[in-house]
Amino acid sequence: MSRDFSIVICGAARVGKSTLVNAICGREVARTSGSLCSQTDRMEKYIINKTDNENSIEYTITIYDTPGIESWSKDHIQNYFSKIMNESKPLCMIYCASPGSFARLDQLQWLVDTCIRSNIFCALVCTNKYSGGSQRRQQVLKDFHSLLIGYHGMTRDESNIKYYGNVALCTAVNSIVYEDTELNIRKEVEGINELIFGILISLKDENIVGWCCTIADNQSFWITMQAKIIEYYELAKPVAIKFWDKHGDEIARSLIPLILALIKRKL
Ligand SMILES: Nc1nc2c(ncn2[C@@H]2O[C@H](COP(=O)(O)OP(=O)(O)OP(=O)(O)O)[C@@H](O)[C@H]2O)c(=O)[nH]1
Ligand SMILES: [Mg+2]
Repeated sequence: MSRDFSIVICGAARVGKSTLVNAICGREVARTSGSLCSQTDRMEKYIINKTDNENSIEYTITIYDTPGIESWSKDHIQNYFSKIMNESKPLCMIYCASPGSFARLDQLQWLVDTCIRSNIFCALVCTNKYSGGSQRRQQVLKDFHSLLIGYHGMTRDESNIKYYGNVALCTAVNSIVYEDTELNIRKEVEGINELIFGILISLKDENIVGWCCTIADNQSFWITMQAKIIEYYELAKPVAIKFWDKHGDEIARSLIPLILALIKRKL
């Protein structure tokens, strides 16, 4: 048996979309570039395959990376999504804007409108958060908040993530180490594990499986967020720790069925 899932990543050129995809997946799936010209000049697809040997299921996750969305019109966005929808309904749309980037709010509104109408979860992310100064970062986050509040009240504000029901969230991240040698500034990776967790707990039903497969190789997530996962899914601690010790590197693959069983029990 096979199951297909997809994720869409949108945003202007050079804001850090590919870097974020790699940080979420915990390995290099997307090409990134330090050069000024855009690396992704046409739609890119990254494919992740996972096999559940126990149940003989082949999972395929397709990540669609959209180029130059800043010049798109409403028709562009709607055509683009209907094309993707014909292949598979995305479980999540991740929109990236960096503090220095030019925000097209009208366009973001169409995008969010289209997604929410189609029940696609929206994660609006201020990427490369240290690149443009804190004021610009705050402005991006303020814009995200004012847009999302129009769809759903804010239900939670935790670990620098604002949640809007099971419809959307927004946050800011630093996907790789940020260094400014002139100003003697160094910032570690920030907000990625929290973002992954935020999306995980916002998704419903089978989409959770798709997301778990996407992040399955991200050891840092599974190890760092161990306590939060245990707490959220109400796993019995000694059992969970034993489980972690036993499965080691295979934790994600082993944990996915466990999380799903617990979710079913909770419903
Ligand atoms: N320090 C730091 N650098 C980042 C971050 N995100 C992106 N960058 C850098 O910004 C540049 C562009 O990143 P990409 O991930 O290639 O951006 P993109 O949006 O995929 O770009 P295109 O595909 O060309 O549109 C690269 O040099 C990255 O290393 C971040 O969170 N922190
Ligand atoms: Mg790219």
